[in-house]
Amino acid sequence: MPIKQIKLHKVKMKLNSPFTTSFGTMETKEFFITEIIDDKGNRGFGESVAFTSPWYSEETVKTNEHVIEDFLIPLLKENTIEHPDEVLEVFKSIRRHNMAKSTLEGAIWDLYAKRKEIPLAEALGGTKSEIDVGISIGIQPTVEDLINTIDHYVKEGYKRIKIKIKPGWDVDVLREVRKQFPDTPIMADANSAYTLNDIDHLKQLDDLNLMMIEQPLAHDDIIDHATLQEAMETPVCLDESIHSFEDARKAVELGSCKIINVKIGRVGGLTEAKRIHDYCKEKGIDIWCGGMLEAGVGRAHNIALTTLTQFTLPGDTASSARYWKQDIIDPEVTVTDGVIKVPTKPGIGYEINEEALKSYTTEVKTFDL
Ligand code: OSB
Ligand code: MG
Repeated sequence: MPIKQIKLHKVKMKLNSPFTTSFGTMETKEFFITEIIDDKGNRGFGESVAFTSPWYSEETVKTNEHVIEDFLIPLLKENTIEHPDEVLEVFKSIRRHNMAKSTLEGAIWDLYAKRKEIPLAEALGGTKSEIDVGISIGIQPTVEDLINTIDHYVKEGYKRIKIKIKPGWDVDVLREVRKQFPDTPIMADANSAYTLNDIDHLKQLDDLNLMMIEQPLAHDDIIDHATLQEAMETPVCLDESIHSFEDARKAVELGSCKIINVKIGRVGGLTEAKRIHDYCKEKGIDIWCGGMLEAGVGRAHNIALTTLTQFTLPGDTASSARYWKQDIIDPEVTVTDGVIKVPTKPGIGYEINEEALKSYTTEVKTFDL
């Protein structure tokens, strides 16, 4: 693919409502939209997912910028790429920095699909024409607020509700939620807020018929999670712990989880996400596509990935309107009865809303290849 130019749009958007996890509250999202342009003027788009502070992973907006500019773009200058599956190999000399890599790799996948004039979903081998989605609800000021918020999204049709938990906002809260919503598919996400000392406490969740508990223990652990899964009925799902196909394989072999949350940025791009998908399909491990409060471009990539068959559980890619007053894509992502219709146009299948993107952009850097 003859890549001629790369543009890094630095963007800042305000969330409709603050999002609170066991680590703190986010009110805005800063990220990059990468635009990769070929010799014919085709444009592929990617979105970075790292946050401004390294609470979820070690990467940040600033480390993404540094690594993309100083290491990854130079590697794209030195190498030619025929197929997006080669990008990870080209980036191999750079350890980790998966979210930085994924930002460029995603744009190259979009460009590839546009050049072939096929939807990104098809380019990835996906077959679904619609995908089921759930919603992730941050920690609320009161249980009543939480119940009202859940009620709102259940009425909107979301297929499952994910509730953020932390010590002091967990078993009692979920028990109350289960009482109010006896039949709703519910899961909990701890973002690494517990240790094995909490094992008896966490085991109380087994009475609540949860779909899963996501990342209860340390962000870098797969050993203690195996101990917990052994002791607990509720399926353990890993998020933060899985950075690669190898991590997924080892976690599954150890019995550290029964489910995996696949985030494209966390695993270094769509090619690695596909490898994890294929492995989990072979092993019969259910997976779903996680979210990083993405704007439209990242959301479109998540939707395309979710069309692969082993994404058997609803993901976190909710509607644009759940996050943003005005998204940067046209049309925006909409959810009807808990379902997103997969776009059929080439590439990510949504147009960039240039005016909206511009209104959120604080800086644009251009690199000629
Ligand atoms: O742990 O999945 C997570 C949001 C930010 C950082 C981490 C997580 C989340 C979510 C929400 O749960 C995902 C989304 O709605 O995009
Ligand atoms: Mg999570």
